[in-house]
Formats: sequence, structure tokens, C-alpha cells
Amino acid sequence: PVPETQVLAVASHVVYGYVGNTMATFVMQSLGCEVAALNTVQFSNHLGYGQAKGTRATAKEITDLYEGLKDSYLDSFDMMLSGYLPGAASVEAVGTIARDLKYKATMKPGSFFWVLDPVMGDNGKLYVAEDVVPAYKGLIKDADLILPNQFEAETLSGVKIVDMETLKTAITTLHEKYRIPHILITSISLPEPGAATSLSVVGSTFTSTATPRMFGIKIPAIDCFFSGTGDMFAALMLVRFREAVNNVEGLMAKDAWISDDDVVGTELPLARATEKVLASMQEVLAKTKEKRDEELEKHSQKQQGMGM
Ligand code: PXL
Repeated sequence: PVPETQVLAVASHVVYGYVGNTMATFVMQSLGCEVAALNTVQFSNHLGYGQAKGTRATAKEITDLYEGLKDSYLDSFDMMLSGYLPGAASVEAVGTIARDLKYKATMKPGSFFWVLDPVMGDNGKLYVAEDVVPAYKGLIKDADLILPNQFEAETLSGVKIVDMETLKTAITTLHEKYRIPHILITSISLPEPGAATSLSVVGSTFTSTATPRMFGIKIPAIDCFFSGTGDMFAALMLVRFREAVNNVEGLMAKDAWISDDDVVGTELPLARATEKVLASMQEVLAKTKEKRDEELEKHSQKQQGMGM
């Protein structure tokens, strides 16, 4: 069994519903983590509703909350999960927090691990301010596992992903340019037959001989619109990855690269963790769709009953 994991979770909070930290905190707690949630925004609801009220934390407010934890000696974190950040200055503030935690952890090498979801956009479109892009480029070198979607992987690597060849180039570029040990591209859809009914998750671990060990998992697409899936994915990944590497000495440390000998065959910890995460996602999303379909059905019966 893995000892209790102390996680600093930096993401958004919504009053109603489950996205950002509202999702990630619940997921990690339910799997036994002790979670400190540092909320980067507080909105009434997620932005998929087309409107929301609320406030964004400034970079200074984010930094202050972290300083407060330090002053109270509440900053012994094993892992950090960072998600949506409301601007370039907050991205930089979170980079500073990560480096501080990492520096502290050098007394106990390999004891701090940063899972970074570089939230910037999707489907070819940026949904953050343009200066967030260079801010992320400047700090992902300090992350241990990044979880970009296809668009974010393209933005960070500068490589447009259109086929297997460019996918490999993008991943190799990310490893080499930013020295990131673990990469998981959370959704890839290449223009190929059947692409509409399935999507792929592609991951890679950079070994001590500077070799990317890649793997891909194809999953059936569920025809339904969900919010917060990326946040649920990231939170599950943090937990399952920590479990998977628990037996591999030193793997959690950025400066202790995983050796080729440690990852023979299908034993790549990132791949094992990803399989577990996808199994949970599939189950939860199928149930979510079932419940939504039931509600839609009830709603339409009610309307018919009222002669509408
Ligand atoms: O990860 C999704 C997400 C997170 N945070 C906020 C959001 C959304 C998606 O709509 O609006 C505030």
C-alpha cells in the first residue's frame, strides 16, 4: 500500500457542479489522498453554460495563500496537481510554488512530483490570453508529468500532429526541449477511418538513455457532451501513477531518470496507470450519460403530461 499522499491542488472552483478543483479534490480524496485545494478562480458554474459570475484570484493572492501554508508549516506536499490558471502571471506564480516545493524536497530526493495540465485551449483554439503560452513554455521544464490535449501538445512542441510520424516528433520534441520525464497526450484524433467513434491516448516516458518509450491506447468515444473530464482524468492519473511507480526506486525524481531496465515489456508505470484511469473514466462517463438520458426522458414525459 502507498502511504497517504499529500497533494496541493491548484485549479478552479465552481459553486455548482464538478470541474477543476471541485472535481479533482473529490476524486483524490475518495482514493485516499489528503488534498489542500488552492482555488485559482471561484465561479458560480463552469463556462460551458455560456455565462458565469465570480472572481479570479490574482497571482499575488495565489502566492499569498501558499505563503500562508508555509508560515503555518502546512507545506509538506508529496505531489502538486495544477490545472486552469487565469493568466500568465498566475502561471508564473505556480511555477515559483513548484520550484519552492521541489527545492525543499531536494533534502529527500524524489519526494516531490508535479503533474501539470497545461490548460490553454482545444480543437485548434486558444481559450486563454496569448501570453499564457510563453508562460507555460517557461515553466514546464520543472514538471514531471504533463497532460496536454492534442492542441496543447502542438502549441508547446511547435509540431502539428496529423499522423503517427508527426505525433512521434511532437512527443520527442517535448521530452528534449523541456526535459519532461513523462508525457500523456489525453486525446488524439487523427484523420483516419473510424476516427469519429474512437479516440486515442498516447503516452511516453523518457528513459535514462534519452529514449522515449511510447504507448497508445484507443478508446471508444461516448456520444455525449461532458465537462470536467480533463480534471477527473488528471486527478485519477496523479493517484494511479503514484501507485504504479511505488515499486520503482527513484522514479518520482526528475533527476533520476527511469532506466530502460526498469521498464521492460508492458511494465511502463505510466501505461499501467493510464489503463486504470481510462477504465474508471469509461465507467463513470457511461453512468453519467445513462443518468442524463433518464432525466431527459422524465423531462419529456412531464411535458407531454402537461399537454406541451
Ligand atoms: O476543466 C474544465 C473547466 C475548469 N474550470 C472552469 C471551467 C471549465 C470548463 O468549462 O469553466 C472554470
